[in-house]
Amino acid sequence: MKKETVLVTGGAGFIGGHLVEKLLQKYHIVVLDNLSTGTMMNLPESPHLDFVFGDVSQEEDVAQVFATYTFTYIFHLAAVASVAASIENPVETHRINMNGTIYLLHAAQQQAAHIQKFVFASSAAVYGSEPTLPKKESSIIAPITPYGIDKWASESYVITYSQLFGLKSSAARFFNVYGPRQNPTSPYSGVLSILTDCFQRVKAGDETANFTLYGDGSQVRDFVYVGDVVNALILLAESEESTSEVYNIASDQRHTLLEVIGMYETITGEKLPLTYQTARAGDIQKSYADIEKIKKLGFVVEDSLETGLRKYY
Ligand code: NAD
Ligand code: UD2
Repeated sequence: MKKETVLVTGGAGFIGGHLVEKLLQKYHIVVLDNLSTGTMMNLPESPHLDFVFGDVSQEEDVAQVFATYTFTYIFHLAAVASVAASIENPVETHRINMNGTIYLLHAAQQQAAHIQKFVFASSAAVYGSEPTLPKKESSIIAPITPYGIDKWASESYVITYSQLFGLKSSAARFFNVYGPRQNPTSPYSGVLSILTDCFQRVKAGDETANFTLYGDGSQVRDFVYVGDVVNALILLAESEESTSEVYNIASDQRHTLLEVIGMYETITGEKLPLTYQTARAGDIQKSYADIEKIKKLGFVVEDSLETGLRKYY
């Protein structure tokens, strides 16, 4: 029997690669990616995977993909995923993060009768630094960066296309995602990728390995393992009830950075050399989510921070 076809934009990225791996168990996958931050090494070899090198912010690249395939599900993850890059380059970020979303929605709408769900990767960045916690989907939206503004605008388009044009869609606000293949090379990489890299260097006897802790370590985050994010995205795609809705994707746990470091020291059996520096400008002191809404769809968090870190390490 012919498998149904699924589009994953940004499929060669950190989260996209994990999503593709899982979807391949059931579907034929088309990845649209320009390899700006992604790599072919994140993608498995499979006769059920077609890689299309292309740019979501080039309307003709998007149109070409939709002229070639008919999709059952679409996962839109391609984006400039770095907040720092969006501040350095707001115009280019907007072109990719906003225009890319509209071109995809516009093309997908022509296939709306066939598409079961268009799932958009949004971010906790839409909540900005407004202090009310935990963040619910109904919490105040107050993005403070070009990245957060474009995620919010994209989400609004995604839900509006669902309501106005019948393209069934959902948006997922990821909190701090971590796991294998997250790139630790930029100072703005996810803190757990930087920590993992540091612990591995300590283990290997590298005496220069040192972790810079910005602030006093009391900042709180909701770290969600990439496997749980993948499960949540597939649940949103396959659920009827999630149509036209926005969901937080997080772990139902919160930890200070010092707790995380302590937990990682226990797991690795290594002591981490630390240097304290003043908190980063604009750093949010506490960020964590209420995930009751997605739990009502049947979402279960499989990995605690401890089991997730063990797998990652
Ligand atoms: P990533 O940088 O590893 O993946 C992004 C992918 O998109 C890469 O493969 C990249 O090459 C591709 N891409 C970028 N611009 C493109 C373009 N113009 N056309 C086609 N492909 C393009 O980042 P990630 O961490 O895997 O993030 C995936 C999605 O999840 C992004 O939309 C990001 O904003 C969102 N998100 C991530 C986190 C996190 O903690 N990692 C948190 C919130 C939201
Ligand atoms: C996350 C997202 C960001 C944006 C933001 C919205 C990541 C990587 N970043 O930023 O894209 O959505 O949430 O609120 O997912 N830290 C150190 N040392 C380091 C690196 C980080 O102390 O070498 C601290 C950092 O100052 C912060 C915490 O660790 O207090 C977490 O940092 P992060 O960059 O992993 O994530 P965050 O929540 O700042």
